[in-house]
Amino acid sequence: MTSELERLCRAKIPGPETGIEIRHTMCDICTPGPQCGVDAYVKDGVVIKVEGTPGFPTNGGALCTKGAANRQYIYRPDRIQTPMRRVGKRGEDKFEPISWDEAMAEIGARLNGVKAQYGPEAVAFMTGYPKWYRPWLHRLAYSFGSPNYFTESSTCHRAEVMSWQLTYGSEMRPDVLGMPDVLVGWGCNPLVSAYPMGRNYLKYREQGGTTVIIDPRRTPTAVQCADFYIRPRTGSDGYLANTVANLIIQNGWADEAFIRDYVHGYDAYREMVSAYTVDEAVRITGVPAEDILHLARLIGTAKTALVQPSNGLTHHINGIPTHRAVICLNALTGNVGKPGTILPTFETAVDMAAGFHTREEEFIQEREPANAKPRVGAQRFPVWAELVPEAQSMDLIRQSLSGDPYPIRAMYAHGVNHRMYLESGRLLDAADAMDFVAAADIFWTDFCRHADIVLPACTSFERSEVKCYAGGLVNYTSPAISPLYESRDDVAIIAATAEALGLDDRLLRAGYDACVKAMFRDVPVDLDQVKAAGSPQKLSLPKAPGYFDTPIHTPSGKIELYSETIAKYKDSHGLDPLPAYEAGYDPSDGTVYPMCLLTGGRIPNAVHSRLHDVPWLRSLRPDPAADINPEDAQRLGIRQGDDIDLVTETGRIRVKANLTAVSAPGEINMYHGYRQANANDLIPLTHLDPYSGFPGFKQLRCRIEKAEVQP
Ligand SMILES: Nc1nc2c(c(=O)[nH]1)N[C@H]1C(S)=C(S)[C@@H](COP(=O)(O)OP(=O)(O)OC[C@H]3O[C@@H](n4cnc5c(=O)[nH]c(N)nc54)[C@H](O)[C@@H]3O)O[C@H]1N2
Ligand SMILES: Nc1nc2c(c(=O)[nH]1)N[C@H]1C(S)=C(S)[C@@H](COP(=O)(O)OP(=O)(O)OC[C@H]3O[C@@H](n4cnc5c(=O)[nH]c(N)nc54)[C@H](O)[C@@H]3O)O[C@H]1N2
Ligand SMILES: [Mo]
Repeated sequence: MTSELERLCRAKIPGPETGIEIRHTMCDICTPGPQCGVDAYVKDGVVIKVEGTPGFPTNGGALCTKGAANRQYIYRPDRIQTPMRRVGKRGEDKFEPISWDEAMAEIGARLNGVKAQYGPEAVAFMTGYPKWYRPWLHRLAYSFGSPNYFTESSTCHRAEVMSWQLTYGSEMRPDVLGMPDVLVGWGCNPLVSAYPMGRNYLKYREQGGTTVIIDPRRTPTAVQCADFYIRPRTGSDGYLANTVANLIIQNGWADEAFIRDYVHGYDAYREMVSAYTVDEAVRITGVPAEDILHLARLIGTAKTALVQPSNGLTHHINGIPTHRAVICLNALTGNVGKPGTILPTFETAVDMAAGFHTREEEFIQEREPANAKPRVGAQRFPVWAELVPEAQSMDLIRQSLSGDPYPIRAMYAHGVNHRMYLESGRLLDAADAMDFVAAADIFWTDFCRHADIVLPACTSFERSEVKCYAGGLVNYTSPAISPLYESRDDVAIIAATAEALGLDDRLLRAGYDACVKAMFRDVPVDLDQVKAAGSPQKLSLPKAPGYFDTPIHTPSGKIELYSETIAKYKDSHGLDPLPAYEAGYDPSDGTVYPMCLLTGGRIPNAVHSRLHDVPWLRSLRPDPAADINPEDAQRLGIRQGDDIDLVTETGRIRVKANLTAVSAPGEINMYHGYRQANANDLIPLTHLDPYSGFPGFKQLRCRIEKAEVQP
């Protein structure tokens, strides 16, 4: 071969001739569960290609649509390059570059100024979806003296955790590969929303298990995995689950011995579900009677049945009662704590199921301010406040605009996208009314445009991170490339902020490595060695205790079908300790708004707001599009790709029609996070679950109007 040809042939091969190196890093685009291993091909400090890391525990060398687009994500042209100071009006988008020192000095002086005038609780410390720096941000809020630490978990997975805690005392996980006879994925679409779990569903099926999928949308998981698919009307599952419970009890399929030993409130529950009839269930859910009976028989008579719920069930104003109604079926049939059923989730570290105890909680709690005012949302959502050591983000707009019960005058935000919030524009109004807002993000967002100081954060490729995986695995990545422009990693920014505020918190100011080592000090692992190894290392750990080996952490010490925690707020807040069905729709007129709108049913090419500007991913669904059933389209005279308006009592957005049998007749799904068509502009600020404070993202009355002029 000529040397030129040889050079070309080697062009993509790592080695000294090409100057290409493979560096192991991690994809941080989706939820922390998978956070797949990525091999970054780096040349001259630039990532030229990404591949899945072979043998990595979560992805085993594969990358999904989103992970494969990491190069376009990290090199998005709208990266924030330097710290910036606002020089125009809020939202006007006039900024000047400043140095890190200037930015930090200003943040320190302004936040301390608000603290001096209004008290520390008047500063809100917030994060959106990014999770990796949360213990640091939480500790920063506490060290500053503010109880008001807000996260996106006010809309995400936390309501599920709450429901598990209320009922079982701790979060439970499904043991799909423990091979139950029947697996009921209730609102589960893991092939799209959590691929590693999706792979377990596929394996379960290959090994002969029977899968039921219950989802108003005929999802890829329903199509590829279900032996039996049930399509209830959105938000009607509480009625369905309680009817199934009644049938199980009436037919003598309930596990009476298990109930006697481990269940609290069975008599009240049995009496409550005895009023749920199949006829009424057919009317409310739209599921045929024989399917309801078949479902009850499957769950009631299987040797082991696993009923797995999802977040999708909690994105409703009747979310907690519905989720609880569904998970009570596991206890009713004694399917708890044994292989193939629900098992306790291992202890977590930095938002991951680690399987061992770290001092993460102490790291945060040791700085909790004494005698602080109640966190935002605590009075309105007392069950949330009792279980979650965070403010409820969904009450922030109300409190900051009204000053009731006390004013919120500043925000210190990392990774905040205002379109996560209902009536999103009002979060910008709230920001505009404040004395000071600082925002750290990777990209220029509309929220940044309303801040006083904007800070450039970097991606997972540009920093280190310790990450735990189930089975006692610990990984510690090194940066694959240097932070782009003048960006810094969030923990470095938080440590610098602690210093600028003059906080008496040496550990926080010491930075990432010192803090993770403090959190991991009892864990039998040498983090420096893990980092040097560059791949996940397995710890030798004692076997984790089973569900019945430790006390059940509910007030009664038993599995609570009747929740004693909720019972405390029965009279004051009108909450029901039993998981009775509560009709979920908002009260708007069903003739003017005849359809049901779900928002945010996951699509493979998007994660909230962060990927809509990544060209490869956007090209898969170029326009914001609503999934509507072809029958509805025909009735309304709508063709594929037509411009339509989705209209609710709260707002109107223009989108494309996407005709698909995924959506049931009468129901629409619209993905969220688009700048041009923000689904959350359609949902009123008050459309919240009173138990969790979670938004009713997935159950709203709506109508479709075809645009007069078509493209
Ligand atoms: N209508 C509707 N709305 C929803 C949902 C729904 O189903 N329907 N789902 C809800 C759920 S479950 C969730 S989790 C939330 C998601 O909540 P969002 O917070 O809306 O999620 P993103 O838009 O992905 O990310 C927020 C911001 O973080 C920035 N970012 C990314 N990585 C980093 C980082 O490492 N550091 C910093 N500083 N910034 C970073 C991104 O650029 C983005 O601006 O949305 C909720 N909103
Ligand atoms: N591709 C992709 N993956 C993601 C995300 C993403 O944005 N994109 N987001 C990540 C995040 S932050 C989260 S929280 C998880 C969410 O993970 P999931 O909860 O799995 O995601 P969803 O698609 O919101 O909801 C799951 C299913 O619940 C169904 N559902 C909604 N309402 C009802 C109902 O009333 N009854 C029943 N039976 N089913 C219902 C929906 O149709 C949907 O198919 O996904 C994570 N994974
Ligand atoms: Mo989420």
